[in-house]
Amino acid sequence: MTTRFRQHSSHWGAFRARTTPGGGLEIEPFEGDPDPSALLRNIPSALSHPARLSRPLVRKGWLEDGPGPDARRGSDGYVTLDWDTALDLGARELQRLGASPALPVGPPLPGARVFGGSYGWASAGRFHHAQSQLHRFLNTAFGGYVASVDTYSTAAGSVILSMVWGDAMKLNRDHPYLDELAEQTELLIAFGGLPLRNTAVSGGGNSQHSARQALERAAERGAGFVSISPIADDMAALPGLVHLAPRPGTDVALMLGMAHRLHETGRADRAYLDRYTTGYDRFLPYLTGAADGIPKTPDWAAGICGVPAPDIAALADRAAASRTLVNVTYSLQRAENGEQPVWMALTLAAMLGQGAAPGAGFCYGLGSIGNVGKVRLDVPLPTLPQGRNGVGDFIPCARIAELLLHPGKSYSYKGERRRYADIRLVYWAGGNPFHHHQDLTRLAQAFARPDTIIVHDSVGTATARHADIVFPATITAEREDIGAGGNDPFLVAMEPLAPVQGEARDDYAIFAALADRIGCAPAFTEGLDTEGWLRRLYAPTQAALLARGSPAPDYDDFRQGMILPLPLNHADGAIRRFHADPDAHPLRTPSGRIEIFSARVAEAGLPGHPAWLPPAEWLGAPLASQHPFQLVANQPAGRLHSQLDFGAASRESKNDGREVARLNPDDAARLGVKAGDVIRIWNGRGAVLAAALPSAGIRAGVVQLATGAWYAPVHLPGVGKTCVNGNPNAVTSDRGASVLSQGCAGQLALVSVERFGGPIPDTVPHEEILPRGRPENGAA
Ligand code: PGD
Repeated sequence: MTTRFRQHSSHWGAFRARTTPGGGLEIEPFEGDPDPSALLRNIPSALSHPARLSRPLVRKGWLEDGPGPDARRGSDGYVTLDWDTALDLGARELQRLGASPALPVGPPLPGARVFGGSYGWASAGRFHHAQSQLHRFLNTAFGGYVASVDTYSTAAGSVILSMVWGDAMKLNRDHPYLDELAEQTELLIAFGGLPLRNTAVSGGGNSQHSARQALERAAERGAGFVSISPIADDMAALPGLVHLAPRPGTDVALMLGMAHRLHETGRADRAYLDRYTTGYDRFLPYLTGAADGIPKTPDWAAGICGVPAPDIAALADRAAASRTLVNVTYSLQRAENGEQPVWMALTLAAMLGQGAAPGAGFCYGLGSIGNVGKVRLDVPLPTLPQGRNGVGDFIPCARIAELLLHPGKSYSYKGERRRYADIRLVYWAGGNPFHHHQDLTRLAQAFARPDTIIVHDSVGTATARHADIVFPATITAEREDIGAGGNDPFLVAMEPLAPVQGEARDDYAIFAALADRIGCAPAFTEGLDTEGWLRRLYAPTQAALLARGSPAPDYDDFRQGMILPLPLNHADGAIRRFHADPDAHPLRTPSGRIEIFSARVAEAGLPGHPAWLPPAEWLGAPLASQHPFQLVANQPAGRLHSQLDFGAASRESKNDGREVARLNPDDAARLGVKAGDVIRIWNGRGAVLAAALPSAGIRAGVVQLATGAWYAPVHLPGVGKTCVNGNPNAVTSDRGASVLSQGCAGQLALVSVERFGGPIPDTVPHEEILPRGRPENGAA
């Protein structure tokens, strides 16, 4: 292929690239990006890594014995088939399960037995977005599918905020927090810190990494920062930074201690609370202890969170005396009772009474994802129409194991009683549940239940290893697309950078071929090829640009490598309008105000106001006497989730291919562990090996192991099943955050830690996670 530089994009930044004579890829970040991400270095490895899949694979047991529940998934062998044979097999199975050319009229729709939630980040690009393609296909072939709602990133937080604040994602999208932080904030209280590693990525694209600059501009102005996290480097080392390290999962107690101090010293802003909130008077008896005999004083809080009471009181005093922004990251809510820290942070900010002032008030998710807090766009982005899902059934996304294990079981979500469907087909494209879900031993049991599991991926992940049919997908570098993400100010032409490896096909081509065999191709493709779709998707954005008088090139010009600036909408967003006139611009909550007491939350089975609800797995729990370490399974710095785990930046973050776990030097000394030793992290759910790194920035009693190492369970003599590569979800719990949100609670778990005594097992290379079979049907 050509050696000229071509434009492209990823979730972690826009870039241009050219092939090198050796078949590699030379990458240059987009010159307009003020702080390009090091994750760009992972991309070249994607082209020809041996973990890439090039031909369809079918599981032997499924091929020989036919569809049905099968505990061999995860350990069975695979046969390589040619495309036609594999597509014929796939289409026949889809037809057996009810796929048809003509949509059935009325229930029961065959799609009610198909799980197509297919959670996952997939890759940037508006047309080749794997999940959207899958949804469109299932809507066409099955009349719909059982979907999933919310995200692993934020479910507890989004659900509670949707009831007491409004649509958090929308509110965050239309408020310029980053500019305000840079220019106006005097004190940032960052619960969960503000980890720049997370701001490197944003779904769809992140061509402007601006969080670091915003923090530095604030620091230059003399702003103060308080990072509250058990991990010191969750915030950049800015001048004036104060770090408080609570026990993991106890931030609510710390916030309550601050709230008590504000109340006791008469600095809870009654005027703000009266005008903008409801229910403070029902929260107050809990805060003062009038309701339960326990005043939530700084002393009380210190006993739980481990931060000294004077520090808690001083922080409340400082917050009341400054223009203070209270930010809470998604990490705090990815935990049992994860609704509470988010709701309590909102309540604390309301008591400070500064929500109307730019640079002050409450923010959710700065430091969790790159595009939170940027100015919103003023034109629609290209979007693939997914059709209509006639099934209408869904699960909260982190209930996948429950769904498959317990058809018919009832559960609650947002106060509603629901039942799990009886799923016969699981179809996954663009996600890796054997990376992202918790308690992976249990997930493997769940994946034994359906008749058939089909997976598209470009690489042989642990999820593909649990599938019956694996269709190899192309990577973005091999296809043309349009890159764009919410709040990202550029539309990026994604030019193909390299020829397709092996026989991989675009997800669209795979679905089109299946649709053709089923007889629903006209409805699925609408007679368009990829280029036809790209032109169609581009047209509404171009029309909107034209209507505003902005540059609006034709698609033929755009696709030649343009990075097109998109107009921004600087008009007041919902938070500003609400503060200007709460009667004219109410929040989307039952009262139209910030709800410090919520009848709907109380009806759903939780306290009606924010409260300290001790989780089953925290350092003060009875279980801690058995498993005395708190595992923090957070986001990795060297990759996005499990993507390109074999890339250069990801590899450098490991030790001999094994993920690194950090722990406090005193704990390490007590355990006889030194840097580079292999440690075993385990509990009643499973075990994982990691390379130890003693680090003074980790609170005592905490072990930090990032997510994303490819799951590689191996039976070790005398120890049992252990992930030798370092995936923390071997030991996390998949209980829901609460009966309200049923969200992912995978960030925290109680574990034991010990130096691994036996012979050190090798890690499993990425290309061996999914064993490839020998070609059949004479296909070479
Ligand atoms: P990814 O690694 O991004 O993880 O979970 P998610 O499943 O999103 O998986 C994307 C997959 O899609 C990869 O296997 C990639 O190869 C594939 N893919 C990429 N592009 C394409 C394409 O074009 N076509 C096809 N067919 N496939 C493609 C992420 C999830 O993990 C998230 S969002 C969060 S925030 C959670 N975080 C935690 C956590 O904090 N702690 C724990 N313990 N667990 C977590 N899991 C969650």
